[in-house]
Amino acid sequence: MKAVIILPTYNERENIKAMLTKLVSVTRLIKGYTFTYLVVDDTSPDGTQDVVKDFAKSNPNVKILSGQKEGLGKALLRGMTYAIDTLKADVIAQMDADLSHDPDRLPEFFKKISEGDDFVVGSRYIRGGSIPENWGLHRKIFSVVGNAIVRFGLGFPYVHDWTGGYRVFKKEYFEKAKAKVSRYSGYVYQIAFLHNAIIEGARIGEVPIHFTDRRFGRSKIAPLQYIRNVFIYVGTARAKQLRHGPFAKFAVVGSVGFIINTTILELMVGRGFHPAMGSAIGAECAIISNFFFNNNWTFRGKRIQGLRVIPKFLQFNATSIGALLIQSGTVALGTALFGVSMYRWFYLLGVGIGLIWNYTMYSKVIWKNK
Ligand SMILES: Nc1nc2c(ncn2[C@@H]2O[C@H](COP(=O)(O)OP(=O)(O)O)[C@@H](O)[C@H]2O)c(=O)[nH]1
Ligand SMILES: [Mg+2]
Repeated sequence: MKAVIILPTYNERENIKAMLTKLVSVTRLIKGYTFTYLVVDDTSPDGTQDVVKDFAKSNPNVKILSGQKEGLGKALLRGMTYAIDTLKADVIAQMDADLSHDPDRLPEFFKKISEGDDFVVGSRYIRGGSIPENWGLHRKIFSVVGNAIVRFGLGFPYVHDWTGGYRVFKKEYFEKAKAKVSRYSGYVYQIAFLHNAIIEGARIGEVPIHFTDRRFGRSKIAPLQYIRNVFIYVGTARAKQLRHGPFAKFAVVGSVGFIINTTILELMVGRGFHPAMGSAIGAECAIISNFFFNNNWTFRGKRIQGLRVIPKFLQFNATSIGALLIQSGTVALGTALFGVSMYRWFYLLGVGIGLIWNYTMYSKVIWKNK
């Protein structure tokens, strides 16, 4: 089998030789593969390529793929394409070239591939992994929070490290993802690529890694742009999932309930009933409609049948009262703190929190998975 190790570089003159030296020696321990080391350099002005060319004289398996500076994502895309199309890779490894990723961990990644994993991720956030102690507080926060947003935002919490660049994967997962991820740049590329592999059904493995801070040169990460792009990616991906999942049906059912509630209120008030009475009866009719349609449509796969409908319907009513309390509590608290004139904003906020409450209770408690 053929393995290609991709090393993206931009101004890594002081690191690349040590990195290549260690890689050449550690890959001897990995049986069953022939290795090529592909330095994907964006014409670094510091002369990175001269160091690599010098090294390649005694190591013909070291190659340079040179290009213009278009950021890390584009460099990886170019490197992976070349690794498959030209170097005929079966398996691709990807590592930072600044010695932050310890080459001694590489055999562990390949072991997981041989055990049947398709895509192995180096993880700083599992037992046995770490981020550098000497990172400043900001950098730590960016890293931890950024990752948590992706993990939970995309809804795949069992993969712990989304932004790291120490990975080994089978070539199919790049071929399947290429068209979809090629428009992303920077760190978002790494996120989109892993996300796509999961969607394609890849079996994911994780290897704990200690990420050591670079000793030479500077980090090229631009934190604000990074956080913004991560948010955009996660938000868009999530919106797509929601449009096709039960949340959209839940929203339709809720809107129908709202119309029923309002219509009954208006009809009863028109016939001389007290609005409190109209609103209570309207609300209960809406609750019945919501229960019926959620049970037979939104959560059809987990439909409640027979006598179990009775306790579940009572639970559903309790949940709705909970939402009512949340909504009026938010308005009460908000207006007490910021003045009565702000009531509309807190009403909207209360409705929003109430929706999240309802959806969570419905999907996790009332129609919970068997
Ligand atoms: N080819 C290429 N490599 C890059 C670019 N930006 C970063 N890299 C490389 O990607 C790896 C990780 O980048 P680094 O700046 O160390 O990011 P950090 O470790 O997250 O601070 C290093 O090997 C860099 O040389 C780029 O625009 N082009
Ligand atoms: Mg680095």
